[in-house]
Amino acid sequence: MSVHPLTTPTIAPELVGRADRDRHRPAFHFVAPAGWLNDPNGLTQQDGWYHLFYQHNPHAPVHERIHWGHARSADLVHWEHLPIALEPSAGPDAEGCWSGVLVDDDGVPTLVYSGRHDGIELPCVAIGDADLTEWTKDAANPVLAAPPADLDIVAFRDHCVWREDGRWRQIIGSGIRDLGGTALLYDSDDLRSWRYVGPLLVGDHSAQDRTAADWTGTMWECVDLFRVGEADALVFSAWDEGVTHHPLYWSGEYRGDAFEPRSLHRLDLGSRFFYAPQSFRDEAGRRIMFGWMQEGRSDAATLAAGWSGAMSLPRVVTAHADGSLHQAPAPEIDRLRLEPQFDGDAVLVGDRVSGDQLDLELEVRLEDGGSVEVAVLATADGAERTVYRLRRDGDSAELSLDRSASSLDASTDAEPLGGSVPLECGDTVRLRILVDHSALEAFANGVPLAARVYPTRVDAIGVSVALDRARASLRAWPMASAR
Ligand code: DQQ
Repeated sequence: MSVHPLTTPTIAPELVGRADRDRHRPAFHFVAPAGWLNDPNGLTQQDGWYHLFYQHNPHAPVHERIHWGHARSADLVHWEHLPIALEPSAGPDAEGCWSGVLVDDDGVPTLVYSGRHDGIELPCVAIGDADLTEWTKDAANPVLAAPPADLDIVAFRDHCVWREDGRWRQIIGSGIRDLGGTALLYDSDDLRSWRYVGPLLVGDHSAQDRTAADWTGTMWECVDLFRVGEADALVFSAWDEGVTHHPLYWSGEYRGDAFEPRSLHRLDLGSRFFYAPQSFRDEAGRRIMFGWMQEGRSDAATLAAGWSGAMSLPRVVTAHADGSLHQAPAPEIDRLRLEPQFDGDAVLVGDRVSGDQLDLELEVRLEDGGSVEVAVLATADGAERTVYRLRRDGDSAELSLDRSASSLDASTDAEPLGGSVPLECGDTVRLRILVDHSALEAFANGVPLAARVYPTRVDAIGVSVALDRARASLRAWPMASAR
């Protein structure tokens, strides 16, 4: 082992000040002190403390020379920033410490991550001290010298590592040229010497139109395999030639050396606004997932703001009997609710609810063809407004997010987002909308939709509800800040 002392780069106070002054900065979603944030990494709970590592550039809000940022929390809501955990150093991660996981190697906290060097990524290992703050990179990095020689692959990175039958197993995200994305399976006795088993599952990038919301891409980033209830899920983020498309999952059955897929699902109707998720089992046995909420404003606006990227709220993931996943914000988030602004029939809401930190809970009953519209971050004259629409069509409903008037700034992303959600009891949708400045997350009967919006007017804080052949109750709370 060689020790690379990790100096903690101090984030320039000017950058932190700029980030803190930005009105679009979320107040109860996790954000880096300043600079760049992308994927959640190394998620774990140890001795009660939740640890969140993340892809981070402390020097600027751009994806360059990626470090691992680190924070911990006792309640999944309030986070304490800790020193940078990993930073690039001469050798196999000189160009970046890309995504990975933390495992407990018989009492030794161990990171398995992708080191980037000469434009390619290879698996690396680092071991940590008891409080997970000091990390020592393995002198033998990279622990795999190359991807499997018999495959023509497009990329090879990101790790999901678990213990099974007395040995370690991992899948690495990849893509087979002219075929599709894949998760390559390996096993090992010591996390350093890995034997290639084969592809766990291979996608077919020609099976759907490239513009389809469930196109599986040419490469799978951030593969994550887990069992929840009686179901297995293989989560991945569909990628193609540098473009981050969307997170998807296969429900099915993990059978040792292969994954038998049952059906393909969208993980979040907000597509790239919940990207590269990672999950872990907490000490209470819950499956908790975080994802990266990318920016939807111009590079110039992001540079001026001094920060980029928010972490989603922690989500508790459970499974329905058919293997499809149900997601909900961790109940700990409810502790941020202040005195309710409204609790009653949604048609009576008038102008009693407003704010840019809100939690709205609706229970909507829809006749066939009926719909509900919920506008948030709206000015009184309607010049800026972000509109959720829920419309029943027979046995299911469509949730959409209209961002066409979210911002008077024409350079912000205004693509429509949405997709299908199931009905409860034939006609009911429980819709929860969390508004946190530019970070929005909605959950409709367990199906999430994450998005980013950037209103320009300070009076863009209104909420309104319109119903057509529908009834709805509404509860609304302002949310406290967690930073
Ligand atoms: N981000 C990381 C990669 C991963 C991608 C680099 C997904 O390891 O494939 O920051 O956002």
